Order: sequence, then structure tokens, then C-alpha cells
Amino acid sequence: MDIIDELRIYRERDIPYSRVLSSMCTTPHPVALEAHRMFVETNLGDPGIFVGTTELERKVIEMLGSLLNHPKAAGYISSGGTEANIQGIRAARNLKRVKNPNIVIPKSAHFSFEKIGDILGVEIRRAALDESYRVDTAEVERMVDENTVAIVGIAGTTELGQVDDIEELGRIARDMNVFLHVDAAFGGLVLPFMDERIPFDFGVEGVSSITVDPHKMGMATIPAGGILFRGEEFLRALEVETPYLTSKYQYTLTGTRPGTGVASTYAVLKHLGFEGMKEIVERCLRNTRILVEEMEGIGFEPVIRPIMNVVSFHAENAEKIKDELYRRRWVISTIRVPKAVRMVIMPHVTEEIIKEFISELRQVVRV
Ligand code: 0PR
Repeated sequence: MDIIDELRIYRERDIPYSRVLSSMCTTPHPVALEAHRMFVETNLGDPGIFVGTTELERKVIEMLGSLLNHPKAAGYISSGGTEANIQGIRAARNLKRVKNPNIVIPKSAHFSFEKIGDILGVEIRRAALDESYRVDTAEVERMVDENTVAIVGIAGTTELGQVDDIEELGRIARDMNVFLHVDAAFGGLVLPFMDERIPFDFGVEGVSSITVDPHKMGMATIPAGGILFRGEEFLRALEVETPYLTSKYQYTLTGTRPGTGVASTYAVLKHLGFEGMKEIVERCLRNTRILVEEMEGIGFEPVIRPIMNVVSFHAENAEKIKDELYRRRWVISTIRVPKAVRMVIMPHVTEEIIKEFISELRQVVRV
């Protein structure tokens, strides 16, 4: 059998995005695909060879920085939100140099922070959430001590799409002289395009670094995460020497790394522009409202009124619903506290898909 036919068989076993309501990734924009193809062999780990791709990365960081209220931000395109979060905290730890470093994160933080505790040897302190599932900032303040290197706020939590009070966290960070890392892996490319202005970016005093992932709402090809810092000194704090390369230092976590994420991010942002991105985000938000209406119609109640295109609905038998849907080749996810089914309304989730999904879900909850 032809190898390509063989590959096709494997690929066909994957569930198509048209049946996936659980993912923060999506079908890449067509222009992202074209850009990706052009940059397939590029390696940003060797900027002396890939001079143009390196220059393009600088431009992409400037574009993302502009969206986040700081065109002069330093940073790079990472392998995803996990690497971006690791590097955000690693820079803070390296700049602070305390003996037993700790960070204070919301209980709602993504599981990448588990890895951070393990890899970086920082103690992870988890602050409770308030009744709207935002971090309790009074508890954050109480948890900060002389060994705290950073506090973390989330702009678009993985489970509910909630946004922490970044302004209050910024005040705490300044008062207590610690860094503030904002995990906007998802929300960073949603919030700038919403009519409702929720402060979360470098416009907030005290914010030192932001994770923002083009491979989520940026419709870039995987992998494309983003880590942005307020200043160059954070990158300097991450550098190691690379004696035999065309560059002398490297601040990225991975060595060899693709330029495809850079090119595809650039292509999408440039092609769509602010207005085009806004249109797509608005469509996702509109579809989220449609989903909420339909779900309420069959007796489900959202855990919070969705702020962005992530929404969870109370369901005691969430796991059972998820499993039965999966058996029917529909993918949703669940959260444990409170017990709920969770959906992400990415650009591939059209109104038509929502209608199909709801009619399948009706059958599932009836049995
Ligand atoms: N920060 C937040 C707020 C996130 O939601 C995520 C991932 C990350 C960081 C880590 O990003 P990377 O996965 O790029 O390293 N959130 C999604 C999740 O865990 C990732 C995901 C995407 C999961 C697609 C499944 C999927 O099909 O739900």
C-alpha cells in the first residue's frame, strides 16, 4: 500500500473539528496554512541562518504587543501556552533570586503550573476563588511573603473563560514588589476584540509578562504560543550561552524551534487585521449565546454567564453525558468543581454545528 494511503487511514481515525466542542485549537485559517508551508524547514534556533524568519518573529511580537497595549514588548513565539507560562515564571524567579521561591496562583490556573512547580522548584500556592470563580485577591495578598517571586492572574480561565481582577492583582504586585504574570493563553486574542473592555494587559500597571497563544484563537498552525514581557531584562534573565551557534545567547526554552508558528501568526493577523479578527471573535461570541439559549431550552444552566467563548453548564452526571456523546463521536469536556459539562465555541463551531450537537444531546439526556 502507498505510504500516503496508509497515513490517510490513521488520519481518518481522528475526530474532525466539526464534532469537537472541547478544544481551544481550531482549523487553521487558510492563509496560515499557506504561510506554514513556506516556512516548514525554518529553525529559529539558529537566527544567523534564518535571518528573515527571525526578523518576522520580531514583527509578530510587535503586533501582539500592540494588541496588548505595549508595542515595545519583548518576547518570542513558543511551543504553546505551557512553555510560555514556564518562561514567564522562570524569568521572574531568575530576576528575584530568593532562597525558597514561591508563586501565588488562582485555584483556576491551568495544569501547566503543576509542571512549573516541578521543573522550576518553586512552591505553588493556590488561592481560593470567589463566588464568581475569580481569584480571591485578599487571599492572594495574604499568601504573598518575602519568598514570593510572582503572582499569577488568568484572563480567560480554561474551564469557564473567567477573567481575574488584573487591576487589583497589579496593585498587589506593585505594593508587595513581586512580578505579575497574566495567563491570557486563550483570552489574549479574544478580549482585545470585545466591545466590553476588560483590563488585563500591559495597560494595567504591575503586569510584567503575558502568555498569549496564536494557536488558540489566533487560528495559527500548531505550535504557536506567545510569551511577552514588559522589558528586555526578562529575556536577559533567561539566557544561556550558545558558544558554537551564529548567535551567542539563547533565551528560549527549546533549542531547535519552528518558524511556522511565527509565519502563520503573522499571516493571520496581517490578513484579517483588527477588524477581521473582531468579526471572527464576535461570531464566536454570538454562537456562544446561541448555544447558551439552546442549552437552557433543554434545562441546563451555565455556571457563570459566559464572558467569552468558553462556557460550562451544571450537570451532576457530566461524565456520563460526555462519555455517551463521545460514543456518538461528539467531543465535549467536563469540569469537576462544580460538576459541569464544558464547551469552547471556536471558529469551527458554526451555528449549524451547534444545532446538530443540541439535537444529539437531546437524545443523550433523554436516555
Ligand atoms: N493556559 C491556559 C489558560 C490554557 O487554557 C492552556 C491550554 C494553557 C495555558 C496551556 O497551553 P498549551 O496547551 O498550548 O501548552 N488549554 C487547553 C486545555 O487544557 C489546551 C487544549 C487545547 C486542550 C486543545 C485540548 C485541546 O483539544 O483545555
